[in-house]
Amino acid sequence: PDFAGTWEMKSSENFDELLKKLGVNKMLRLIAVKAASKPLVEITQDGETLSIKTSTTVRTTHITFTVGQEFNEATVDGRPCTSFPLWETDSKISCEQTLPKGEGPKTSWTREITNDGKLILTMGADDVICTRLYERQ
Ligand code: RET
Ligand code: NA
Repeated sequence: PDFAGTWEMKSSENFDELLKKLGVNKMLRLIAVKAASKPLVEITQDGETLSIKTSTTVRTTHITFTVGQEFNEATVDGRPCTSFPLWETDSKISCEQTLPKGEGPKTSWTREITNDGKLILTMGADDVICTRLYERQ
């Protein structure tokens, strides 16, 4: 599938709950939720190698990975982790994250291109799943 493009977010569920599960305090959550309500996601792709830049006013992340290969990134609350992205289906990448000391909830993400060309991002911490829908700009 083609993940490439400049994406804007159309809906988001459970982002605050996700940060809460990760132990982010109320004041930082207020800032984070506000900033994360207007993210800009820029993806370039070369085969199974994806580069994803997620920009907000307070935090910007840039990851590059190849599906099937471990890489280093950070959890959504900013803790360094090792990530292992795999194809869950033809059009969906599922990524388990491992924290160096294994502390805290189990985190993961998925990124999927739907049949109608939208991008669904999920981020999980134990049983809490945040779901965010994006459309190409
Ligand atoms: C933290 C905690 C410390 C204070 C702030 C945060 C902000 C996080 C943000 C994350 C955005 C994520 C997005 C993900 C995918 O779409 C690190 C939680 C301010 C803004 C947009
Ligand atoms: Na997002």
